[in-house]
Amino acid sequence: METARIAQILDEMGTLLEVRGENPFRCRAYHHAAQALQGLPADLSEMIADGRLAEVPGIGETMLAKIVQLVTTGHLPAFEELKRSTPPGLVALLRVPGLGPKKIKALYDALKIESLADLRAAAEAGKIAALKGFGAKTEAKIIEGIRFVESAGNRILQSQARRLVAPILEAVRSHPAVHRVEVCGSLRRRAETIGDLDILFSAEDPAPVLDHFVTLPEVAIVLVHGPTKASVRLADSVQCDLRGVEDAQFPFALHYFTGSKAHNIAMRRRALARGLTLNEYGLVGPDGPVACATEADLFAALGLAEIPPELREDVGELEAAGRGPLPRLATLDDLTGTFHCHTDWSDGGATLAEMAEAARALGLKYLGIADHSRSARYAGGLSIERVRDQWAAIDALNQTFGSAFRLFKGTECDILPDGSLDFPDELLDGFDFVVASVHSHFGQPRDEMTARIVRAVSNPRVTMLGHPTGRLLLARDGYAVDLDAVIEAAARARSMIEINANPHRLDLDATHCRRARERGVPLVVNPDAHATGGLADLDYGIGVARRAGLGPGDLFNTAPLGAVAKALEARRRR
Ligand code: DGT
Ligand code: CA
Ligand code: CA
Ligand code: ZN
Repeated sequence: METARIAQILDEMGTLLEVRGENPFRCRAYHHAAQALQGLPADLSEMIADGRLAEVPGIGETMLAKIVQLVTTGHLPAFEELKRSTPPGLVALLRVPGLGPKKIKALYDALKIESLADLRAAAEAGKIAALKGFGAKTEAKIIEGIRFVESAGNRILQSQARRLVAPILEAVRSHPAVHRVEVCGSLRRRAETIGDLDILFSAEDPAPVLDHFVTLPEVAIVLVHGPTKASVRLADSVQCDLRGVEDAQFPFALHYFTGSKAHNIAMRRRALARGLTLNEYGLVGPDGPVACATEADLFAALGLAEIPPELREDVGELEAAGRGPLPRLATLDDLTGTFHCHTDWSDGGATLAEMAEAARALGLKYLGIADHSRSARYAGGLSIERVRDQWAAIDALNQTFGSAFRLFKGTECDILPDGSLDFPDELLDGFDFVVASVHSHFGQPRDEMTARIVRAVSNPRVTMLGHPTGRLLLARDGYAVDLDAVIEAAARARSMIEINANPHRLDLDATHCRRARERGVPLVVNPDAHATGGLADLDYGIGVARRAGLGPGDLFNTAPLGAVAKALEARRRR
């Protein structure tokens, strides 16, 4: 069993225990273990064999036994039993903003609420307001929350989509009849959220592959099962479409099923204007079918440079590709380092040394540490003394790295309600960089929030703005803020804006990244990592950058270490 799948099971186990009202420490132990597994320095089975897993922080004796059981048998009876005996709708309630496990347990105990439908009925009947510990305000919030969940529909985060698609892709790829396989749809375009999974393969006879697909253990319900196409629902109700075509059709089908729909329509229109017809099976001209071996050939046949999937949203990409090759988009390999990482000094799970080691293992040349500032008490914000202690610890570590790698001293400093910062200027002057973020008073009116953030990004001590809207995808809208005014202020003050790469956030979004670039504001891809495994989220941030059409030159953290250090130093001297 794959490590990622084991981590997912432990995480789910923690969540199930939570909604069942189990001891919070026990629940958290599962979440922590799941997090620890995602950042392992070596292969899981190897680490079990040589006893190193037992030494990983967050993995105690009982947890170790459970992981070993999963690795050796592929099963965890306690998990299966818990899953069987918990109403499936109960976990879905966690998606309602403001409804935590405690409240869900209370609603279940008092009113037998075990699904969104139950919740809506109870809220609309005023039964929740009457409940001890809830009240009319909470009830109104819950009704609003249900509306939010419903408008988000059954969409999922890219991170979940990737987890779900991986084993299926592997199963299709390893089928002996299969030639080519590719993920299509919104996941290939790296959209913010994913409606369903689309996979395309080529084979001389697709039917046996589809027969195999519908029997995979991940499949819960078969919706459609034909000779060239099947649609199924996976265990957590996410839909997955699989299509098979002949080799010669593959590039056309790949392009069509990658979408977006709007891009496809624009492409078909362009083909028609040139006397060609384009569909998912081919391109046909006056002299018959036009053969294409790759998507690049297909674009070329329409007089276009190749358009990367991330740009296929009909937002001017055809016009641009008609003028000549598109500028190269940024890739993960372009990143030389990153900022905004948390450690166990505040609410992170790894030490400074572990985070540095993980960054080096990824080939990064520097890492910016940004633990929370003093007002963020819920997140273990650092006092002024603790900040100074951390600086000493970072200095000591940097001594050991020599010139090959560097930790930068930073802070994720709260922007207070009036736009001032959470640390005094003398202390701020001692950091290499300052990420300024809003973590409180989300409900301020739009003009107040805008003035607050504009004041912060205009502060010469602020290096970059953290998660500019505070949104949590599929869970919480961002606060009301005029981002254009914020971008304008950042341009004037020459401060930067982060692309928070956490898949729950993706904040700044691609649309506003384009505006920031137009205004000359440098963007910084930051993982907001709370454990070593969180550094892998950088790739989601690169997805945002690519969707915005950004090249390496538009991102601050693609410069070499020396240039980055110099630029930070120059900002501090202003
Ligand atoms: P999603 O699943 O909502 O996140 O978004 P997509 O883009 O993955 O959409 P999906 O799964 O419905 O369809 C996959 C692709 O197939 C879509 O991006 C473009 C293509 N497609 C689907 N329906 C149509 C259609 O009616 N017309 C055209 N031109 N293309 C379509
Ligand atoms: Ca899709
Ligand atoms: Ca689909
Ligand atoms: Zn934050």
